[in-house]
Amino acid sequence: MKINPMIDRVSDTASRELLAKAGLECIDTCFSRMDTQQNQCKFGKTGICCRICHMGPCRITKKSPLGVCGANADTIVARNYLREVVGGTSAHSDHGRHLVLRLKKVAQGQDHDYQIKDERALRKAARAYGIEETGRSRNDVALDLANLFLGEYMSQEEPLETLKLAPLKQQNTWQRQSVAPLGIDRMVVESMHRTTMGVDHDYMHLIYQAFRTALADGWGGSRIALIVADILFGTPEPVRSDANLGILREDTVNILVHGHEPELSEMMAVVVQDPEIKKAAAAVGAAGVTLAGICCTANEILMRHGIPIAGSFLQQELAIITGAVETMVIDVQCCMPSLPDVARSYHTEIVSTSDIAKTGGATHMAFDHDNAMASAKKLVIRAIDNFKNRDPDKVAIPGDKRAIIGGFSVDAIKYMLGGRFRGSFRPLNDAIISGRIKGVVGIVGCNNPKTQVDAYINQLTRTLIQQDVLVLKTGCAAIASGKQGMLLPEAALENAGPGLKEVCEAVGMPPVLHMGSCVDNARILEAATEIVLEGGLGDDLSQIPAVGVAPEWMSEKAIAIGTYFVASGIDVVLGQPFSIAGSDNVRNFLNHGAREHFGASFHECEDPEQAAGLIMQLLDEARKKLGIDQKAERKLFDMKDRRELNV
Ligand code: NFS
Ligand code: SF4
Repeated sequence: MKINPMIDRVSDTASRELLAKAGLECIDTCFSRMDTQQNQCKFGKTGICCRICHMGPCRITKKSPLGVCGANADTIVARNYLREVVGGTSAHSDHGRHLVLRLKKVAQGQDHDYQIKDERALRKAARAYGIEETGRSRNDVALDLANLFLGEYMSQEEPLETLKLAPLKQQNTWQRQSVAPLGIDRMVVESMHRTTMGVDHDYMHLIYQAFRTALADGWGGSRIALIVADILFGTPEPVRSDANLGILREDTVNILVHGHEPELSEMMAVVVQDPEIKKAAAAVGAAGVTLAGICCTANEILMRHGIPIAGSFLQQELAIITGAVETMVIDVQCCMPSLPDVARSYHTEIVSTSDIAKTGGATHMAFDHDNAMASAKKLVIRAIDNFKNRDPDKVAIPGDKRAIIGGFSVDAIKYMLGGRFRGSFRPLNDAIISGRIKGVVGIVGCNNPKTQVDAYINQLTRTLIQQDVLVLKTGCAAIASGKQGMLLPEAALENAGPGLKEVCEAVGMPPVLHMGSCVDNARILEAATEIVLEGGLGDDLSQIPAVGVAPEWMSEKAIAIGTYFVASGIDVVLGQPFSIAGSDNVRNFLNHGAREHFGASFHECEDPEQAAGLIMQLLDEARKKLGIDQKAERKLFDMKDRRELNV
């Protein structure tokens, strides 16, 4: 679908205003570059371009069905798919690794700026992994846990310990299908080896390796990342804040933290509270410092500190175009290389901070993790110094911002459901069994300038809650809901169907739950596991009425996430297909065949209403198999018909 004019590519008013400003000021954005990239390569799009060796690049056509080496479309498509899964798995897992190494330093007493903030989370994790914790100091327990997690990266012969957090039957499925991953690093290296020229050519064998590698993400790197983040920075609890670019202020120094790893942003959140910083801001005539996030860093610090969300992935350039940002601090993942170019027209400084990520035109100030506080302070002071360079004539901060509530970790959900007496998923399971809630759907992932930003995500969210589906959100899809006001319980409840509304009102839970960043998709698996363990809805993840959706995805990370969902038995609907259409065999397996072996498959659906229909069908099928489809009708009779009988 082609969209025009330019501002219709975005849906919220803040983005529309800034895209118009970009036009007036002749600033290039991803939206205009999308146009100059017209007619994107159909070989790439369908996965049949191979540049794995230099006899190529080879492209598959009817006339030339084999590459120089003899590889056919199935091999090439499956190889490319596996490499994308590797990219996504690596991103989440390397992020997790950095956190584990930090936990280790903290446990060894070598770190004075970070602490174990959530001892309860530490001890709970230790017990889950069979580490003795009673009567032991928290540093000893943390050291054992950190070493165990490092083992998850290094293990050469043993499957991941983290797999044991899944329901038993699920673990058996992975064993039976030979997709239980060994160490994360080994999976990544092995996958790269297998996809190099002249190694693994059997497309099914490659797809299975993609599933196995993706499981090393969802039940490895990502899960570990969130467990350690909770231990170091605190397990999220419901917290109020605001979302969209209207959170920037004309009278304050504005700092945006953008990227993914929470270590630096956590410290920034602490530092901006420092009275010394407040004084420094006052000295340059500012009313203070506004700190806000972009992309998943935004989600991380929202979840734990209630720091406002400035915007999602496709608002990173627009944020600079407000002319009101002193510094944008970037680390890793989803930070566009265009940022310094956009910033050149304003006073904004782009500061890259990660040792592994530099961007041409950005100022590089490596974040010193061992002196985190001082390092974060330096960044903030630098931003304050830049305040004087702001050109008031170029400033236009949109008025649009919405109140939101985020912070729904699985523990927080449990607490809400179980009330003060006993945290438990029982009320949710009962609501699903009785049919008041039809099922649980995770709407996750990115935005993509190929389609109108947020449109699919928001329409689907509304339609699903109307039909009594509880919606779980992460990543930029969560930010989309925030910007639309749907992360506010009152607003969302107005749109919710009667059953969902009744349950949400009874337990005080919003119908759309913001569960965090993209690594927090592993929280959705954790929630699904809780549902299984609570009982009454089957004994593995494939049986519960649950679906994942990536409506506007763009990143390799989304491919890894989608794949570990399907490999975990949860159906996934994609707003645009993976680059696999060049192989009927690969596509058939992913969209159909996988169901037989894993209890779930992918579904491609470019229209949100159709997707909603499909999702309801999938939920109904699951309900039928569980034998709980009848109960829903009885319940409806109870509610309405009884009243009529009394007349
Ligand atoms: Ni997820 Fe988060 Fe957003 Fe997509 Fe990028 S920020 S890790 S990849 S674009 S949801
Ligand atoms: Fe071509 Fe085969 Fe080399 Fe790929 S591996 S570029 S298909 S010759």
